Amino acid sequence: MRESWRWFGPKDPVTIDDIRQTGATDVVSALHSIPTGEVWPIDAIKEHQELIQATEPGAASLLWTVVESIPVHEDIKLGRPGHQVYVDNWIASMENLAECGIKTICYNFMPVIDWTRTDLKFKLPSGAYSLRFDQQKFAAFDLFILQRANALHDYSEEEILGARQAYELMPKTERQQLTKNIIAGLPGKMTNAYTIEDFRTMLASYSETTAEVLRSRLISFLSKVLPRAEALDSKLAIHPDDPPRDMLGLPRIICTASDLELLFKALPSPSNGMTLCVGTYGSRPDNDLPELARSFGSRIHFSHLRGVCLDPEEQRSFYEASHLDSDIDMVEVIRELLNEEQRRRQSGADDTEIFIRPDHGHQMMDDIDKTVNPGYSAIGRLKGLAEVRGVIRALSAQNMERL
Ligand code: DNO
Repeated sequence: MRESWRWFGPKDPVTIDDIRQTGATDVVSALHSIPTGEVWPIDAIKEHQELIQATEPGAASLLWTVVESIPVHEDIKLGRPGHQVYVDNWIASMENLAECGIKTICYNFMPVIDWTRTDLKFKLPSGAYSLRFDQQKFAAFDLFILQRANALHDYSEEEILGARQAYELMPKTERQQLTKNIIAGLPGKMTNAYTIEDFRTMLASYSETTAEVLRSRLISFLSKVLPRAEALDSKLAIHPDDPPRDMLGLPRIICTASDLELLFKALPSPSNGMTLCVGTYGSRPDNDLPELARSFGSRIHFSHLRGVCLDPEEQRSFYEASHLDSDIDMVEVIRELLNEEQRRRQSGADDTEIFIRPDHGHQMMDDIDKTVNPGYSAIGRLKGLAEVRGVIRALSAQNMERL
């Protein structure tokens, strides 16, 4: 396994030298300043690569190996006339990255909103803070802040009542923060930041887009990208929709094993792969994570390791738990990923290692009073990485004994 760490660029409070101290060998990054839809020029890629890879003599080196993400322009997801230019530009960015030796590309196909949480400072019994998604608060936003057209049809009477109560109990600052989390997005998001009016307009532009239509657009996009990816030996790794279900009337199409089956059946290219985001898939009770890792093993080019605990009363609500202490059996997931690497070695494949990164971490200790990118503070992720590294080492040692 290749241990990687996400870096948001020179403004990230966690520096490249900090990352070096974690023991990770690889960096996951993107050119966040380039507007969605534009080509990432080779010079800009090289400049970013230099920031990551320049190493003082005697210091451990780091490699920029994974891109998270090249954003997919909304016009592609909407199938708007003229969207071909954005597909061509996406391909050109992939080609330029390959030219610089960067060949694993995470991306997503979520319309309008990327990953979404309602609480960014949910206090845990330990005193550390975690990210949380609260279905009732989300419904309160949808129904009473956004006042989305037709939203009432998406909720039962009981849910509307609960959402109203949640809305009424929310102080103004919390309503503002909730709105910001959803319409401006969270760090690393690959969608635009909107005003509330633009957000409503954008949602309305998807009113005719069913899941089938959106899926056909994803397939059409990939059928243009994949032949080129194969020729370059680049690997695409689609990130699931987080949380993995339809939201705000928008279809979401990468949520379950059957979504993945449809995708890989339609386009069996070996470059058509996935990011096994354990926390995202694990945010619905019908996804069995070790089973997903087993059945889609050969498609997994990248994995985000993180766990969630679902609310027993309302399974659409969850908080991000410690990496090894969540509802998900992380040890079994890692065992499956190691088994997949073993299969790749036995088949004589060139790329046998899967890139993993500690996905999110609790805001804890010195980080509590710092300005951090929510989910991406240093100490919590370092704890997560250390825990999963321990599991990887222990399972790998057991495997060696068996051989
Ligand atoms: C959040 C991340 C997402 C992810 C994109 C992938 O922490 O998992 O921002 O990077 O959705 O395209």
